[in-house]
Amino acid sequence: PSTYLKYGTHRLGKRPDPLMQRWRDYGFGQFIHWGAFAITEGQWKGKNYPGATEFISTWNEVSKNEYESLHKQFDPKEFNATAWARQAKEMGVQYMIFTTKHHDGFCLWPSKYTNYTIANSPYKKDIVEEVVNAYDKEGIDVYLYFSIIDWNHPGYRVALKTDADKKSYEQFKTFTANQLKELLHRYPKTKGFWFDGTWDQAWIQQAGFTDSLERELRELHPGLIIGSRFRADEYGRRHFDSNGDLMGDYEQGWERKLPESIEDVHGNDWDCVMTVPENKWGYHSDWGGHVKTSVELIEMMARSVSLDGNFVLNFGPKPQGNMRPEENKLAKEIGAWMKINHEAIYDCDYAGLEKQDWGYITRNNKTGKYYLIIFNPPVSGAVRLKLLPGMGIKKVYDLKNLDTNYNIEEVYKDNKGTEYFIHLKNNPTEPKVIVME
Ligand code: H79
Repeated sequence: PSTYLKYGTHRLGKRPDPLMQRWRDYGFGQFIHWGAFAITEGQWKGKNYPGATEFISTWNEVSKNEYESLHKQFDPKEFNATAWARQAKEMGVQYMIFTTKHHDGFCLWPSKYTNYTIANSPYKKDIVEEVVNAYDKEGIDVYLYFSIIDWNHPGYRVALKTDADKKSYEQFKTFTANQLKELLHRYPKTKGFWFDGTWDQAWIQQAGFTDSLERELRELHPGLIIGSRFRADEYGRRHFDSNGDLMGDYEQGWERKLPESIEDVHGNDWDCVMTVPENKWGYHSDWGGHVKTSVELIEMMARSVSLDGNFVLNFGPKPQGNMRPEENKLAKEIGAWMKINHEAIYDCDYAGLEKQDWGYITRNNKTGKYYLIIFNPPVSGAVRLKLLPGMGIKKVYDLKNLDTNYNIEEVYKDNKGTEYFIHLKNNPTEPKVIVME
């Protein structure tokens, strides 16, 4: 039984319009974290900050004044938005999310509502505009990352303990609303916002304000796509309202983690945003810990798509604006795989079939073809495939080598379906895709 909520979800079920269908079909996206934090490279006065670079200003070694002067050195000589966009295209992404403002409050566009912006750096030019235009030119949709947390704004609060806090926070709310409207006005090509830093008590308590702000943003920019992180309902529930219904157009809860099975996503759209190292988004000269390989990342992408989600891989450009060598290498490797296998990712969804240990199954929602993406080839060489009653196999072939003729063996049949073995000829040494019609 559902209760009446004044500020609950605005819609039940998946958004059916073409813009949202386009989002659903991306499969693979790029995140870019750039800002004043990158200038530090994760180091402060010769000391290594072991955390995520974009949090370095919270380190007790770092003074607020010194941090908030860093942008006066921001003059990225190697920055070339066209080069980023071309690399992203080669890697095979269909959308990208760019940090317009992270928690530190530094704006990469010349916002008229604060002085803490790129306009007051030696670089001066509007970085958001350059990025939006360059990616748009490559046919890659752009989304704007925006942090509600803003450590620079005098009215920002984590919690509202006093009347003075409440008064200051009113100014912060107006400022935030102004900036969001400013972004939509300046970058009409953008397809949506990716909100972050919305977990403070102060923000959670603004259910009425955030509800009407969301409506206003959607009116200003028809088709705007917003995830589940933007606002809470009147009981402080985030992502899912007090009736358990998703708030926003897709679930934005999978940060550096992935669902295990289709049950975990409750029939909703979702994205997973992922770092290359363990947990560092902005450029850090010392990644430390485990650094993911292209095969691991391709596997995460395949898993995401097979469970109805989009996979978004983060890049953290260096202070001068170039990507680090590790990211260039990953972009090349993933791009080489995508060039051959993108058909198994774009326009693909959960296939409705049983999960198998050898990998993931996706299905193209336009052609109906199935893709078996193999990461763990069975020692027996027999890829098990269980089809539902009424399904049959017309054709099975290798995506890389269209004339492959696999030996298909029917193994078992009952009223729940038919089990087949597809016999591999050679054990693959890279993630391999078999197409099934
Ligand atoms: O921009 C990147 C990170 O800098 C940013 N999000 C990604 C995309 C980020 N900010 N904070 N965090 C990540 C970690 C925050 C974790 C917590 Fe919480 C916030 C722990 C408690 C409050 C949200 C609410 C997650 C768990 C509960």
